[in-house]
Amino acid sequence: MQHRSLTKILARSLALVIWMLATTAGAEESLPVEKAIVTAPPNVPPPITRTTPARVVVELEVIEKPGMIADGVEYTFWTFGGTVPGGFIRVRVGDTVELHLANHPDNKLPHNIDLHAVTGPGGGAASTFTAPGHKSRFTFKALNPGLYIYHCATAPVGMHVANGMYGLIYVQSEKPLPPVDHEFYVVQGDFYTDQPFGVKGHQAFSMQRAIDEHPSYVVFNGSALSMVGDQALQAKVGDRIRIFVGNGGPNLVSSFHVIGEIFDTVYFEGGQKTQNDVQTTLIPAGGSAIVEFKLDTNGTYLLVDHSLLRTFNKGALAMLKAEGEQVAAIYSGKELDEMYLGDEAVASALRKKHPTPLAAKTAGAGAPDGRTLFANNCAMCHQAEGQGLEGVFPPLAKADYLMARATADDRSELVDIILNGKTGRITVNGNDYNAVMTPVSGLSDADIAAVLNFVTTSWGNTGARPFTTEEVAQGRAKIGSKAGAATP
Ligand code: HEC
Ligand SMILES: [Cu+2]
Repeated sequence: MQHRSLTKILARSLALVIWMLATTAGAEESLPVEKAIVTAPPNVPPPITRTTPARVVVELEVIEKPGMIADGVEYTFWTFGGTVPGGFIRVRVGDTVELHLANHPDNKLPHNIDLHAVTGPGGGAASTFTAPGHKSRFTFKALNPGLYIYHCATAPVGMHVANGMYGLIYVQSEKPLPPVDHEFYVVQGDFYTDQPFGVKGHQAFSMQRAIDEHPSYVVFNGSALSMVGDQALQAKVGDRIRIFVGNGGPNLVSSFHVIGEIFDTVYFEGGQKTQNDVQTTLIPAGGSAIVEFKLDTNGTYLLVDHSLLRTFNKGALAMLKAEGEQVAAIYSGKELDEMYLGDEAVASALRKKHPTPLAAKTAGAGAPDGRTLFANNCAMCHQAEGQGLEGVFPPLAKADYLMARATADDRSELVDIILNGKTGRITVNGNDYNAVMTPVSGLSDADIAAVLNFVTTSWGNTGARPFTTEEVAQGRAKIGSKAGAATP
């Protein structure tokens, strides 16, 4: 009896298992099919509202094409979809993803794709190896939620990645992230041209620089200009922001930071765990992070790699503009600018010992010293002898731009440049610049007059009449100083 019922139960369970297998296989085939929305940076496809799996068809096309890596600097990028990074792919955990890779017939090289969201050898690389003028396809199941890099894995892999062949695929978890006002797509990458940063014209790839891990450019979204000026990311005060950040590498690790913001939440390494109240998050090469923050007051916030020479000398800078009112309770702007004498007894004793440097800092000691002010406030960009840096910082030495304004009737524009900074395309001594000078804060009218007197009479500059504190004060009143405020 007992034996018979056991066999019966076994037989029944076996039937059940077979039935389950059959229906799951059937379910796989009968999944609803949908075409993925793939977006160019800095855009992100809309959240997926489905609550059940689908078969998602993703189409990517490899395009080798010239583009601008910095102002006046052309580079031949190898891309997924014509942009660096390549198109953003969004699927949902449990989805079956059918990936189609086309290699444009005008391309010169074979390419493929390795998606870190794939479970399976090579992440799809071998299955998608595609010659120019061919298409290939493979299918995978998105088993793990998270934000993943994809990249080309055709030899020499480092070179394909260094030329811009990477992007992000976001596998949305079953419980979607809370809604925000804006989602942005930003990927850092390091580039290796045979000439140094800023040298104009078409630049060739340098394998030696890449091997030495010595990039000439480190940029967000494929160009030093991708998200500055008119191209800046746009939002409003009060908006909640989510940035899907990736690092294509191939070599550098990014210390991702937004100047003027604190990340309320970071899904570090693109996974499910969060950390709160983060200033800078580390993004490995071939890795990612999701950062979220609220724009509490207006202004321009700078996305940077806090390895700052990359930001100010190699292009790793993007802007996020928050339109709206300044919220004074959160950030006041500059409230005070007055002389600080410190302990006058100590100061005067020290002045006797070291007359010049202290004299430059304390008004009590007479006129400020323009040379010291220049060294402390301008030389880090315009360089010690005012010679500038090709393509990045314009010269002040023998600079037609500076001297034309220094010899004009109304010279308030120079006061404006110092107090409010400068952006936009300018030509100095026949060379074009299109960079960002941040406002120089903390200078009094007397200091500004002194530094302008120094730069307009040094390094061979001649012909300007002296600047006075009164003239600077009038200039400041005329331009309406915003120095120190959140909006440059
Ligand atoms: C953070 C780097 C930085 C600092 C600090 C800086 N500048 Fe500039 N400056 C720039 C950049 C970049 C430009 C070009 C902006 C553009 O492309 O529109 C510029 C442009 C200028 C120009 C107009 C172009 C020219 O060459 O004549 C003047 C004048 C100038 N700066 C003066 C100064 C003075 C004086 C100081 C110090 C009080 C100073 N800058 C500090 C980066 C800087
Ligand atoms: Cu490739």
